[in-house]
Amino acid sequence: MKRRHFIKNASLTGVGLAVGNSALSCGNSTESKPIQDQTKTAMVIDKTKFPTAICTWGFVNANAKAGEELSKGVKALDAAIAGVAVEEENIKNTTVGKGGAPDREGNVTLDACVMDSNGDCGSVLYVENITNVAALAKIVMEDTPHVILAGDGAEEFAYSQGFKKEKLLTDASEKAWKKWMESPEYKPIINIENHDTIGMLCIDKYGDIAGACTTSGLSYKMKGRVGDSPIIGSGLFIDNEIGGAVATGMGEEVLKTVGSFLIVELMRNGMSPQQACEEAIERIVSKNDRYKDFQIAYIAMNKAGDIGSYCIHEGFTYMKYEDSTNENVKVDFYNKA
Ligand code: SD4
Repeated sequence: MKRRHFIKNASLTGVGLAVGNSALSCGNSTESKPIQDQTKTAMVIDKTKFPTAICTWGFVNANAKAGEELSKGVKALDAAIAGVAVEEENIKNTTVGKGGAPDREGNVTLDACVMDSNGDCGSVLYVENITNVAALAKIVMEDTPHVILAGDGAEEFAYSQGFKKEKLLTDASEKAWKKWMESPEYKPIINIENHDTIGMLCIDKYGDIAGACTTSGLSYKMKGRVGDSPIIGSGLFIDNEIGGAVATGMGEEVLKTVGSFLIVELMRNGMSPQQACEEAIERIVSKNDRYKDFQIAYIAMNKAGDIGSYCIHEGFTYMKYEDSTNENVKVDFYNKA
């Protein structure tokens, strides 16, 4: 197993504010050290880098929307929700929102969560007939005593909040599902390039981090199946003292390792976002002989605005909006065999 993250220095550049002892660098040692032995130093933050928005895959418009909102002074969570809404409403995206692929029975069911910089979070699972489920998750967070609403209850709550009922199964998704039904293969395996969940992390001009993650989940999943995307800690996690992470890909494997929480904790203990993403992927592949069959990718950002990303297979990219520039970044991957 590669242990590059233990020998690479965390490079924290810039000027400005030191944030307690909550974030760290690995120092100059070139020896492997257990995480708990690493010496903590303060993170240096250059606020002139902010705001920044990043999101999974090549969602140019969604990330631009979030970046533009942030540039206007909108706070991180609202910018992230506005950004991911672009994909929820994009009927060509068959893994998010309206136009998402259905389950095996032909029902489109959506999952989403949001997490704010104050540590609050909201989540909706298995929601039908509502397009903007990330916005719905925010209302669950703010206007109910709960964190998660599922199924009919989430849908009814959405109507009570003024969301409109929409048919999520488009003609194109229905046609593709019917074709799949001709010779259905009941394997919970994600085709390596067939997924486009959007997870987004924003750091606003105040230096606060928040995020959102929204999906229709695995295409042709079993009825009732829920993946990692709406599960706080798996599909998304934010700690405003440290940073945030989001996942895309085979949700079952992200859930087993609580991937996004793991990444944030690894950053808390001294890793850079890149090192933490690599470690989280390595935790999965080292325990799983089937990793060649599925893709998982993480993106992460720390409080200083440093970004990292890693995935199992070649092909994953993320979007980064900074200084009014929206760029698509190619990501390094584990499976070089
Ligand atoms: C899930 N993680 O439901 C999601 C799928 C995904 O791009 O990311 N698709 O398991």
